[in-house]
Amino acid sequence: MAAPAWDTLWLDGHLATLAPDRADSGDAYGSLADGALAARDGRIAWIGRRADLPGRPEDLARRVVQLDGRWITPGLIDCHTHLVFGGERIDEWERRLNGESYADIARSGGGIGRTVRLTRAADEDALLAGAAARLRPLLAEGVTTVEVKSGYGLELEAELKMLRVARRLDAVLPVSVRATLLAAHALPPEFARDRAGYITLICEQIIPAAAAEGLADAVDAFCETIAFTPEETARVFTTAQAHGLPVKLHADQLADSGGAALAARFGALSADHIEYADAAGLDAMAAAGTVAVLLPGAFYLLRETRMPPVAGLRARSIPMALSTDLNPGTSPMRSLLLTLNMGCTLFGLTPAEALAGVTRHAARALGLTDRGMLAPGLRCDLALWEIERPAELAYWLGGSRCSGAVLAGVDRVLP
Ligand code: DI6
Ligand code: FE
Repeated sequence: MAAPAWDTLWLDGHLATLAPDRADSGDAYGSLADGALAARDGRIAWIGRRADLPGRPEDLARRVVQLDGRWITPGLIDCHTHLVFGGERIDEWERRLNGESYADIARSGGGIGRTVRLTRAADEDALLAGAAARLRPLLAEGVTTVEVKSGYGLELEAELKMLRVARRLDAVLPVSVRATLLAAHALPPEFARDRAGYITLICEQIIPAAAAEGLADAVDAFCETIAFTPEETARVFTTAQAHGLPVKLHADQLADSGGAALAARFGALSADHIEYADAAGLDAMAAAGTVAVLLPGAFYLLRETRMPPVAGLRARSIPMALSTDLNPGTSPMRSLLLTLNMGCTLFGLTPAEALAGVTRHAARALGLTDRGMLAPGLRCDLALWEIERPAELAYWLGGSRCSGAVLAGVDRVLP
């Protein structure tokens, strides 16, 4: 008797593959009812209907897992977070609700500048403990890949410290981490009168050091009226690409700065927020293959009214991703499932678009081609759900129906 070909076989459940080209599925989720999925060496080795298995389960796999009617989706991907930071800003949220403006709070030493001071002062282990605590609720909801940005250091050593913390997260928690350098997040106080000098510091010191240490997988910037200009952003992006790093952009969140078109000009993996992106920007994104990352948490907490141009994105077939934008100032969002609901309820996405936004399209927003769908050869990153249908993942406000996750073919146990 030949040894089993597969390590693990999951069966007697249903699969939402999120693979757009499955001819044998009748819906937008790429669903397979009564499906089966097998893994070998951390990759998906076989996927299809249980009835089409090429033999008896016990002969095919060393381990057989009964799903008992549960659903399997690709492991969820949160593609835009700022979850490494020192201190917190809960009091500022309360002060705003008591009538103070952002400007008042920033002038009194609050805002990003306060988080920068607290992050610079915190040691690496303290930052790691805080980040891990914020990451756990996301993992409990089936997240298997998370993107983590720097951007609260705004000086060489503190930015590298943040990226090292991001890199260490996958040693303390079972998750795949992508790290993004966001030194161009805000102007640090020591460069308040020398904007060009700070951009030079980013280009001549921070990006080269991060690239040399392999600490960043991409470079991001905040192109906004209250942050950096398109010209300053272009300097940062030119340097990033000279060091072989792809780029992403916080674009057109509060005003139309031409951020979407700028991101597309540099072939950015994604343009994020984009509530104010215009038609020319969307045309450029479509031509460049730049993913739109929609961030309903910041829209909601800031009580914004300008919606992202979902109809324009759909009309141009621009992939839409969804993410928590987890950060202490504008999106203290520790739930990707709630983000799914907000993407539907606030932005008008369909549940299928929302689920693609935290799987297939989120992977693309990170430049990852080895995950985000259930398909042979891709990483066997899975989330298991006690739900009746995939739309249920975006339906509930609160509570997780996740009954487990698999990371590279191995059942995940959260420490
Ligand atoms: N856009 C935002 O909304 C956050 N950063 C960004 O680029 C704000 C981050 C903070 O307030 O701490
Ligand atoms: Fe952000």
